[in-house]
Amino acid sequence: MIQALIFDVDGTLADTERDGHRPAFNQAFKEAGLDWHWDVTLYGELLAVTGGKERINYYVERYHPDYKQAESFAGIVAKLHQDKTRIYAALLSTGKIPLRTGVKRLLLAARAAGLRLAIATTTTPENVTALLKYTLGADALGWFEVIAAGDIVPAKKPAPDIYLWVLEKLQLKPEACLAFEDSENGLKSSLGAGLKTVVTINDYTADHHFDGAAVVLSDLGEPDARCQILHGVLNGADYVNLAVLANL
Ligand code: XBP
Ligand code: MG
Repeated sequence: MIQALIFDVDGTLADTERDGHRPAFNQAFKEAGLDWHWDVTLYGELLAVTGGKERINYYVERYHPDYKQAESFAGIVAKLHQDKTRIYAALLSTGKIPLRTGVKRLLLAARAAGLRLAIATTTTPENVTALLKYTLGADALGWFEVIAAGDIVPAKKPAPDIYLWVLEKLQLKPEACLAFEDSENGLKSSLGAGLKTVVTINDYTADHHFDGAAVVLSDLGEPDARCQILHGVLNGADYVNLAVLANL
């Protein structure tokens, strides 16, 4: 019996990376007077590094190594990331980034059925708050019993720590839960915590390796918009519903 659903955020609840986080990083660089620019392709490469601060660090190491010598480098990264977080929340408030297909439907169905909900993400807590607020309304924050985000655990995905933290808070064994992910790093993390995982791919993750996933889909689908099954079976269903999840 499944008792809880645990969701990743970026790429899973919404396609936030290309038109959300990426332009927010770029705007923060611009405001700081830096001529750094992450185009769509470069950002795809940088996404291999989870965590915004870690991503900036990696970028500087790789593309502007001299910059790392600056005495206050850690402070510079922290400030850039704070600015990026503010810009990103403002961008979400415009309503420009919707939830992915089927996400709202599945969340509502899970709530109606009394399933417990949780979030396990690498992103900064403020980003989760803003996304839920501007897509589902402020009440939606209360839908999730546990919201585990950002630096709450020192080792980010692909380490399993964030999912283990959620399981501990829920006081549930992994067999009683299902995880939802969109990326290879995310899947490694959920599988590492022993969780059966549903993967919905996106443009940045379509070529990732998803060995071990229970099912790999284009999206969760809707009754009138069937999802594509890339790996696994949905028991004849055209979209992900609670009956499908119970049979995975
Ligand atoms: C995705 C991430 C995050 C975001 C940016 O997390 O790796 O770093 O790209 O957010 P997930 P921050 O898929 O686990 O939700 O800048 O706040 O890190
Ligand atoms: Mg993700």
